[in-house]
Amino acid sequence: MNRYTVTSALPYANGPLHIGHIAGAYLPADIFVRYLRMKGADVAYICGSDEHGAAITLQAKKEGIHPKDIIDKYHELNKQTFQQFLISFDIYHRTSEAIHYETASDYFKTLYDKGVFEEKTTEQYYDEAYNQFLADRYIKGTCPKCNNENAYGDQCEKCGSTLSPLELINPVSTLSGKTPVLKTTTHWYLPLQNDTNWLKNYINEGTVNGKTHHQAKAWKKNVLGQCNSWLNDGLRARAITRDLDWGIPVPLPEAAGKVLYVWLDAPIGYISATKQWALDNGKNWKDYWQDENTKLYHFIGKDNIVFHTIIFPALLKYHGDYILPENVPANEFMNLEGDKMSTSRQWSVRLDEYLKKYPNKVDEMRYVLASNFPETKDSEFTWKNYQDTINNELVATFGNFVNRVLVLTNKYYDGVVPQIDESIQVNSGERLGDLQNYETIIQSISNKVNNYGALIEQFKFREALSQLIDIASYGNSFLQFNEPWKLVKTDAVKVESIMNIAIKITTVLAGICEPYLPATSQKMKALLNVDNLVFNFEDLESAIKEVVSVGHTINKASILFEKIEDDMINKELHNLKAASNQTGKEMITLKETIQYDDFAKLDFRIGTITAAEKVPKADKLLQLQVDMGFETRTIVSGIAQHFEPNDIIGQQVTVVVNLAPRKLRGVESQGMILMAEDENGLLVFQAPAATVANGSLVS
Ligand code: B3M
Ligand code: ZN
Repeated sequence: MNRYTVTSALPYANGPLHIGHIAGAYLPADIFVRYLRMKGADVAYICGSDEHGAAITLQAKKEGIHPKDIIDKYHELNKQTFQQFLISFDIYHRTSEAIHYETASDYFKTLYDKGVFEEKTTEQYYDEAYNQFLADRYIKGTCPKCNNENAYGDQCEKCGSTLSPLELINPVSTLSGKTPVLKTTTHWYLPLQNDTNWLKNYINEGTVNGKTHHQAKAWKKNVLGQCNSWLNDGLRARAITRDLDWGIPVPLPEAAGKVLYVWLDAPIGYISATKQWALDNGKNWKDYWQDENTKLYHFIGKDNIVFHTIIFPALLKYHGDYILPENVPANEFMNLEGDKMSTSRQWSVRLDEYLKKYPNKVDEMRYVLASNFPETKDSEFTWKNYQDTINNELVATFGNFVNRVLVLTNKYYDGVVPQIDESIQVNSGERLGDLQNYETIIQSISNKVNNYGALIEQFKFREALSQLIDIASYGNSFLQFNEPWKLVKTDAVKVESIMNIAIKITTVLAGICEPYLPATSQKMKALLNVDNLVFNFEDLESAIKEVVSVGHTINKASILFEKIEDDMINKELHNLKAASNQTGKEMITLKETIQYDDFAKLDFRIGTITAAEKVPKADKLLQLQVDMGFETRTIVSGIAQHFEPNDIIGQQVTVVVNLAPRKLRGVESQGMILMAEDENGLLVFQAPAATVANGSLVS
């Protein structure tokens, strides 16, 4: 059996996930993994929280809390979000676990004992106010390559160059904002300068020690481009320890106060997570990391390329017992409505918030993201495109086809799969008048399915998705061209064969859509009454024949996807803009848009409170008498905790006078008064700015 270890980048547990993260490193991997499992492969799909690094310590410092408060919160949130989005990790581990500390320390120790590292004492920037050395994000300055004034000590986000703090022009500490001083410190370095040659062969030719490791040029162009720009620049020794108090202690007696560099510990996190998973599931972790027949894949975003294609492979090779990545299919970035996605600027679609609002639209979002994966270049998410893609492809094509098949089968045959005459000629789904028999039709579906699988194996997820929707579209045309609803009156026997084929195409879809649309696949299997369908890619025909044999009964139709209305996307666009304009304020969700006619139904009038008393045994309610001019109304209002009855006599109020009466604690309330409430719970009467006659209309 083929064995695979597949990883998705371990997200820093310092913030929520947005759809850009998902489109980069998670959904593509999940599609790949689900596809592999469907082919019967033995897969370990590994992920977890990255809990170290300056991103986390700096944020904790800014918020005046401990890193632990941040990582515990976001570890749980992100784990749950992934689960709800049906990302099918075999384990979602964390780098704060003891097994990880042990694995990472041992790894360092093994390489240290082999004499791999260079130990160097050098001058480094130091913040005297904070008594701390400044590496990575602790130091900022002007990029020597592009003059960006906000480059970090490890990287310039503008031009993408990797930097060291000493290269920065006008360096300042991000802790104190002061200019740092130079001070000596000792660190351990990975001597990457010695690795350029073998890495060039490994990455470009796919050979290691003269033997083929993977197919030459199999890696994606965007990945090879970055790797080669690194390799051609010439690699330099890289420090893999830091002077910090947050991280895994360097396991050497002389290294007190030093920790492993986060980019040493995090990828080893893949290994420790696999160990934990193996322990929990009676597996041997070494099969997944040290057996040459196992294929290792890292799914990441483009900002993590160098760490997974150069630094981690070097660490694996220096150790000696490990396999090297077969491929690192990194994606570029996904933008949002014409701008870069960013959680801090609140220009993003947070996945946890999306799932809270639309718990039943998981597959819809998976579909839209997959159809826009930034596979070769940056891509863009817009809500309009979300709506159009779902309405045109999932609702009008996929859902429509499946629904028609289920409805017609129930209508004509009470849900029982009808006979097929394999020699009968019917219109194919390709063209009207293109007559084919059963075998030819199934052959062309089978070709499409094979093509779909091949595209997934090449990480061409967007194209594979088009191939999937093309099969649904074939099904739709197949029905359209053969018009069983007309033919049923003149040639009922032929219609049986047509519907039999249509049911088979539906079954194929139910099986193969699973990597992209797992919830839909499950729902379709239930509708087809084949819940246990295990789809076999290699033998399509026997798979579908077996599960939808003649005489098998399917269930009643039910809609797979609902149309996305303008309302939803307008609301999302409004929220996005509101949130990004007032960063720091809570996102508000407006109520659904109404038409003028809805509004015109409401009758608002001004009245004056003439009497008020507490409703017995109800601590929140006041019973009011309100003079409406034309009559006096009794109104029960939930304001008792905010106002003394005597204080509000004489207060003018706006009343909804045509609200159906309602009994509250035995008292009939004949209307509702309008109040404004702010976020602190302060209640204010909505009264006219100047006194007007009771009974005046508000509109
Ligand atoms: N936590 C960086 C990131 O989230 C880092 C990935 C680690 S993968 C081993 O972009
Ligand atoms: Zn730069």
